[in-house]
Amino acid sequence: MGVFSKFKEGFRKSAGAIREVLGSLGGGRLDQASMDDLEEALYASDFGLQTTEQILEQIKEAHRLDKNLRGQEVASIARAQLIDILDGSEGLFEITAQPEVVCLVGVNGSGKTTTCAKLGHRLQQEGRSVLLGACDTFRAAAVEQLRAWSDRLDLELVAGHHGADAAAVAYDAYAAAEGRQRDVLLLDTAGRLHVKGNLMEELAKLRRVLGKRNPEAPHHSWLVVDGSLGSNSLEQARVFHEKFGLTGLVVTKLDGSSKGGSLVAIYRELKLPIHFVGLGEEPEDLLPFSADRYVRSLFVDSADADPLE
Ligand SMILES: Nc1nc2c(ncn2[C@@H]2O[C@H](COP(=O)(O)OP(=O)(O)OP(=O)(O)O)[C@@H](O)[C@H]2O)c(=O)[nH]1
Ligand SMILES: [Mg+2]
Repeated sequence: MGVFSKFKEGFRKSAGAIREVLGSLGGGRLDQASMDDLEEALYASDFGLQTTEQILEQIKEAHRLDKNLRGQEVASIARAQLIDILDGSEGLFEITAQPEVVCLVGVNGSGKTTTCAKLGHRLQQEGRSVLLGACDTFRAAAVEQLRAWSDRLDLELVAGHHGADAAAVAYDAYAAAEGRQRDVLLLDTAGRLHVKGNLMEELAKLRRVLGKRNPEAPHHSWLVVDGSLGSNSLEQARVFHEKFGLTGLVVTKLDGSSKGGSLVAIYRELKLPIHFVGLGEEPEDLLPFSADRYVRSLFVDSADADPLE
């Protein structure tokens, strides 16, 4: 499957309501009923209030000037607004240190461990040497979960025992990655509620301890956020950013959600680049974020045949 197809497939549900409204318009005109439906679909997609209003305002303005506005034109207006808002949102991942350290943080079940495995796999496929650090020593089965992925995908792993100090595991993993001259060190951490101060403090400690080996590490602190949670994910991002100083985002579970707009709300407010998106549970289901593909998947143009990729 081409990358664009994967996006479109992944967003089938997100885009469903919007597409239904625009699709039912077909070559017909935008009337008040379809406008109401579109408004509802946009709100339900969790783009956030400002973005939804911005898109609607533009559509209304265009409709005022042209009473024959068609579904495709409406889609094109929405696309243009989103592309504008998402300007600068595509996160680049450059590897300049050895090892380049990426620390994945987030609330319980957001997809950190899976993302760690998928990303390791992706980088390894690109010819990079990768080491995984299993810093979730909190949950008994966490290390085993990452170990299972590392066996399956042939990724090197450094793990501590259950109950060990997460910062100490990060320190050891760094030492191993440095000693073995690995390109990238990916640190999986325990899920934590952003409202729990002591757990957030554990992350600060992890950073301090890593900093003893390399003051620049971790080079990247990415929030792994479940994109299907709507406005709650914005609140998580705010708090993690404030407490931990994020450098970017990975937005997961965009395949099964009808609320795939929350990444727009997060980017709009925090301006954190989105590095990757999760569109399924398999190793290949992690793709670099492309604003263009994202927007085109949501507001499909009939000219959007899957380009040969
Ligand atoms: N559909 C879908 N499922 C995903 C995606 N990413 C992760 N999952 C699933 O979400 C569930 C939780 O994923 P984990 O990677 O264990 O999440 P975590 O953040 O490590 O969880 P904790 O360590 O408990 O905090 C698993 O069943 C994953 O397969 C995604 O992009 N799409
Ligand atoms: Mg985990």
